[in-house]
Amino acid sequence: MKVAVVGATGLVGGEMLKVLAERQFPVDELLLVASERSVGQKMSFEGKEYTVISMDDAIAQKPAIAIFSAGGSVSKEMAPKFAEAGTTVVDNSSAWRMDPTKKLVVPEINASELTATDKIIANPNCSTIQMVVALNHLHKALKIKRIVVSTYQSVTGTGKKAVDQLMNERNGKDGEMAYAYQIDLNVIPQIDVFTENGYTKEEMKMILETKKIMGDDSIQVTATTVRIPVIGGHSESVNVEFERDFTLEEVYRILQETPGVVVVDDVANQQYPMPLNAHGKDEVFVGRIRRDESQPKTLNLWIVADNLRKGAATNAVQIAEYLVENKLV
Ligand code: 2RA
Repeated sequence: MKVAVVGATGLVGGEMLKVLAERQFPVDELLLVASERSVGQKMSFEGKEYTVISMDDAIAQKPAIAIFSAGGSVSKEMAPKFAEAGTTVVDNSSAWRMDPTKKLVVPEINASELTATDKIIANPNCSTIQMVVALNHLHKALKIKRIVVSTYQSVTGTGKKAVDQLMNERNGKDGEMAYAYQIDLNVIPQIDVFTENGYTKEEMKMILETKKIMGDDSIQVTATTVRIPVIGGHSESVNVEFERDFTLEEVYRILQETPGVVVVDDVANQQYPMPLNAHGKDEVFVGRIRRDESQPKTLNLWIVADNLRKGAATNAVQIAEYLVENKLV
């Protein structure tokens, strides 16, 4: 299969290459694609050297699948051009997520909605993916009424420039700023830009994408998204109110049987999910599972995942795997 990775030189692009190799995705021919300023750059994949090519060159070569991580405006412009050439695009930007004509897919939840006519498929926002993977089976069993989520997000979600900012600050060096403020030894309660209602775009993504992926507009979500000086993954404190009451044993059983979820919850031995341990892993880790004692039918959870893996690259590659396995490309 001819596969293009668009945005190959970025943090998520690099992770996509790792995931494609690890999962032995059937790549016969690989096109590494990036913006004009990276064209000609050499990169290696599975011991072979590749030269980064332009979008137009890649479109002319008609790959079967293009996995995009090149930002919203590039995707808005270029994904339809790839699609017109017959390529199926799996897009990691926010460009198509809320477009009612496009599917927003987390394979464990709604890959079965995909058909061969879906030429642009949206990969959800990282902080949304890990939350819905953890909550999907609980929703089926207990029906979610309302979610209150606060996030603790890794700088890798912003990209290389933010990782450099954090490391420069830590090492006392000057450098370019990815954020308006110092991030080392700090916490920034803003991810992405503010919208008119006082929420950030990241918060609105969690609210709107959750309903679309779970296929249930009745789920109420409120979110506060926060950047912290961490690299290994995003963490989330999630408070969920259900329609139906539950026992904690039932919740553990459901979570243990939820695909893609690993329960790490042994407080007697101080075992709980942390970004340090989630780093480089594909699963969503759930712990600190306990009743909200202030209100009936309500649960507290702590959810951690590597935002570059399940939150981006792994989810996109899993979508591509589903397309191949089901002969939709
Ligand atoms: C972040 N949600 O962590 C973003 C990346 N997609 O900033």
